[in-house]
Amino acid sequence: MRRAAFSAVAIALLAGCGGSRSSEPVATTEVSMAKSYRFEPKAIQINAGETVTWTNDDNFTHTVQVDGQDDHEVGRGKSVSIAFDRPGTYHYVCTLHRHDMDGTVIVK
Ligand SMILES: [Cu+2]
Repeated sequence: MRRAAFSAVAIALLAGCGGSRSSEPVATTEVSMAKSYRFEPKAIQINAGETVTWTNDDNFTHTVQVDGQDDHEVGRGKSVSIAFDRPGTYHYVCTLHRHDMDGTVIVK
């Protein structure tokens, strides 16, 4: 019985690792500040000239600050939209929780 239980745990860990796609960019212009303290999806891909909207679905105030740009505070239930005109890879953080909350916008 002990051996069987151990095997089940090992398989669950392997499945969790292989199934993780969180680093793959998702083609969308909508990012949720999901419960709790994360951007979902963490990495997105858009076309130059499109606008990304972040919506705060969490119970806490967050911010969106693209590297080198202004910080935008986003309260519960609020949203902020930022246009990306030039191709590139843009990293951003929530300046209130920068160790937990960051993401990437890839502009093609
Ligand atoms: Cu935050």
